[in-house]
Parts: sequence; C-alpha cells; structure tokens
Amino acid sequence: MRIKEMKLHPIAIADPPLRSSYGLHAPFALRTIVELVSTDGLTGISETYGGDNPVAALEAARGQIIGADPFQLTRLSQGLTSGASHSGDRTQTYLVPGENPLDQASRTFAALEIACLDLIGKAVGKPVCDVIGGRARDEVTFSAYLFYKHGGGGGVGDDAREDEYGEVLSPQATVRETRQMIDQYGFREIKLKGGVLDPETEVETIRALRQEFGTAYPLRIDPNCAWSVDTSVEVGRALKGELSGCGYLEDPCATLEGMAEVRRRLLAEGIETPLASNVAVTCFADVPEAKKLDAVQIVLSDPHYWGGLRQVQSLSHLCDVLGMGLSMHSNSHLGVSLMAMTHVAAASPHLTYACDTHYPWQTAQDEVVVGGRVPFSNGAVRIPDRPGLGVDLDYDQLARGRERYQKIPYRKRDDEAEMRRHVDPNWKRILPRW
Ligand code: GKR
Ligand code: MG
Repeated sequence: MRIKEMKLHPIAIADPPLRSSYGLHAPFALRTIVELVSTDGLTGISETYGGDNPVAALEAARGQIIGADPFQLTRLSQGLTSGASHSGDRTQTYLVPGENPLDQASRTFAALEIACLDLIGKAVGKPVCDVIGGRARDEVTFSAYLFYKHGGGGGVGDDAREDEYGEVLSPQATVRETRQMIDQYGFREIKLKGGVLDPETEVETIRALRQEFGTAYPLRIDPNCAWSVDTSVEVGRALKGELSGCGYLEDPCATLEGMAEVRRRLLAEGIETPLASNVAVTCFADVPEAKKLDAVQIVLSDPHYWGGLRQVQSLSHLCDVLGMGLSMHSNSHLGVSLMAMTHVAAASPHLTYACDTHYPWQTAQDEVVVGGRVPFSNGAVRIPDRPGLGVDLDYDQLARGRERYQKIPYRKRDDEAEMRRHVDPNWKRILPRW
C-alpha cells in the first residue's frame, strides 16, 4: 500500500469569544483536515492547526508523503524533523509555531502520522488505539473546560451561532456555565482557564465551584503564565484545599525556573498541590529539566504538537519512569481531533487525568464528521467498534467549512489583536499581569 494523493482542506469553524491571558478568541477558529488516499483506494484522515502556515508546511511535505508506505512512519518522521531544533519564545509556542522549526515539523508529522494510522487501521480492520499497541481503557474521560467569555456564540452573519452559555465574567456565571456543561456532557473533572480576571476573583471562582460541586469533582486552574511567582504562591496558598486530590495548578507563571520557585515555596509551607504545564514543557528536551528542577509534576501532552500519537505514548512512558503525571491539552477542534485524542489516551496507560477538550465550544453546524457531534456519556468518549479513528468525513459539511474559510479574513490565530479589536484598543499581553 502506498499513498497516492494528499488532499488538504483549510476550514473555519465558529468559535465563541473565549478569554485567556493570550487575549480573545476570534469569531472563527481555523483548522485543516488532511486526507491521504492510498493505492488500495482507502482514505486516512486527520485534523490539525489551521491557517496559512500549517497548510504551507503540509504542502512542503507533499513530496515526502506521496509514494510513501504509510507503515513506514519512522522514515517519514526522520525526513520531516531531521535538523530541526527548538528555539523561540516558549510562552507562545503552541499558538504561533511558525518561529520554531522543530515545533512546526512535529506538527506537520503529527497530522500525517494520524492520517496514516487511520489508513492502517482501515487496511487491517482495527481501531487506531489497537494499531498503536492496544488500549488500556475502552473509554476516555474529558474535563469540563471552562472559560470566562463575553456574550456571543461565535461566528458572524449567516454563520453566527447560538450563545449557549451567555456572558461569563464572574464566579456566579462560571458556576452556571459549569452546571450547564456538566448536565449536558456528564464531565466529572473541572478545569478553569484563568489569567483573565484579577486573581482574587479567580480564587473566588474556584471556591464557588468547590462549594457547588463538592470534593468529588477535582478542580484545576490554568492562567497561562499571567501571574508572578509571588502571586502564584498566594493563589496556591489560597486554593490549597480546592486544588488538592486530583487537582492541579497549571502554568501559573512563566519559565521552568519560575515554576520551580513556586513549587519550593509551596512545599516549604506544606502545600503539595502539583504544578502542571503545557507552556514551560512543550517537547521531550524540556522534561528532564522540569524534573530536575521539580518545576512541573504533571505534563500536558497533545498529539497535535508533541509529534503524533506514538510520541504521546513515549511521553506517557517517560513520565511514568520519571514519576511525573500526564494529562492532555487541547485547542479549539472538531470530531476528527477529538477521536485522535481519544485513541491515544486509551492507549497511554499512564494518562490518568481527564483530558482537556474545547469540544463543547463548537457546534453541530460546524462538525465535519458523518452523523454530527461525537457523543459523550458520563464525560467520556468510547472507542468506536470500527476500524481507524472510527469517524468519516461528511463532505457537504467539509465544503461548508472550506467556504467559510474563503469568506473570512483570518489566516492565523491572533488573540491579542482580537482583544484590541473588540474589548480594549490598548490591550497587550503582559507577563506577568498580576
Ligand atoms: O483556547 O484560549 C485557549 C487556550 O488558552 C489554549 O490556547 C491553550 O492552548 O487550552 C490551552 C492551555 O491549556 O494552555
Ligand atoms: Mg494550559
């Protein structure tokens, strides 16, 4: 079996005005759907980052993927990543990968690897998680991923979506948002994207969530480096009880050194809340350093930027060996990504935290998989009893996504510019802000 064709589908999907320390989500998120067609007439699919740069990087790999044997992933990876090294500003890496050659190469390879694994699964009649070594679990749990947000459901004009959650800019509104999301999806763990309101209000939000949902729902907060070391320690102290158990404090401040200091100071006060990261740790080379400094106790994996499903499995093993925990990060995405995340989480035994997902923020109108939205039951997605990723493309929906992409001016994510356009003309991302 050889790959004879690669089709790239840049699409745009409505995205609500979610806030984070990066700024504001634009009314549309950009994604790219990849199709690899084999000489046997099978098609493997994947979903990855959208916009000009990711599409150009995939285009540049066309010569290496056409004619390739989808089973020979090691060679493909060598071809795409050799010579690339990590550089650039880590606090931005997963938003704007363009400046970091290894990040971009890992992402390009990941998109191709996932489509190859879907193809292999279809060729041998097995689900992807069983192709990559077999599953440790049949279903994967996800967390309620809460955002402070402005009013609006995302999209514009004919593509404007219903505002399911309304404006959420206070602790009370966040409790309402959480209740609504949990009622709909059955999530059993909760993550709040912080770094938006002042830290006292965010502490109050976490306390309100604890009061409403009780200790059975582990809580996490992730301000994406918006706090200084001192503020991170203060929040860690204030939320000592709330973030204990299976909770964690994610990227409270920038850099491994900053995180290490927060950890030292919290431990000195007897506070063992683990620190998690998808900003200070974004590649394998960061992991030993994070361990040595005791800066990070839980790494957030992500098949889209850690170099595919098998690299996430390697990361799972590495974290296990080093005595570190493993969770999973997400960005705005549709069902193809959700299934790739589900398959790899099922086949990564050490991944014990409920994975992040932005899925509740997208709608059926934008979904590109046949049958519409991927179902959740009790906050979990089951591995479908079907070969490959277990989802097929709805070509009418895909065409709508492509048309939407053509209509809009956005070609890369820029939350800071969006914030200036809609909320505050002088807004800048300042680290630390508090
Ligand atoms: O969607 O605004 C967002 C998030 O802040 C996202 O960009 C981050 O990648 O969810 C992410 C995180 O955990 O840092
Ligand atoms: Mg994070």
